[in-house]
Amino acid sequence: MRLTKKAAAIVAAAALFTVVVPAAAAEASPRSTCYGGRVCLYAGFDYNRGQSDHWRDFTADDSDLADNNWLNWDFSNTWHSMDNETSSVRNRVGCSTTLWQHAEYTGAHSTFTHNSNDGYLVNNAIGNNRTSSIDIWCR
Ligand SMILES: [Ca+2]
Ligand SMILES: [Ca+2]
Ligand SMILES: [Ca+2]
Repeated sequence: MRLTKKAAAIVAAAALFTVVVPAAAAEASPRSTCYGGRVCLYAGFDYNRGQSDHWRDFTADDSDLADNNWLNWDFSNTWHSMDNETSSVRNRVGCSTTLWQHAEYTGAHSTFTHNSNDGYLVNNAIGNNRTSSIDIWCR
């Protein structure tokens, strides 16, 4: 009988724990994790931490982001153009990636090596909210 009570207490504690964990995780962007083989762009600084989660990942070059929309955290379409809105980047694609100011890989640009992160593009040559094309060197 006492054992059952103790077991019930453990179950209750575990249930409490599972409630707490998703709540804490919700504060960080679910997409702040960028999976291997991709370059992830984010509309906010620090990979959208504490901001609306507009993001998108790429596995190959894209010469013009004007026809790409941001995704929401649940992968649904925001119907909001990515052009001139990138503020942070994670590179997991396996090679260097260059972000360009204009379509067709022209203008100011910054290159990010594999496994690098930059949560604040204001202080890079590409700058904040200027990216219009993405060149992934290995694809
Ligand atoms: Ca495009
Ligand atoms: Ca930076
Ligand atoms: Ca631009």
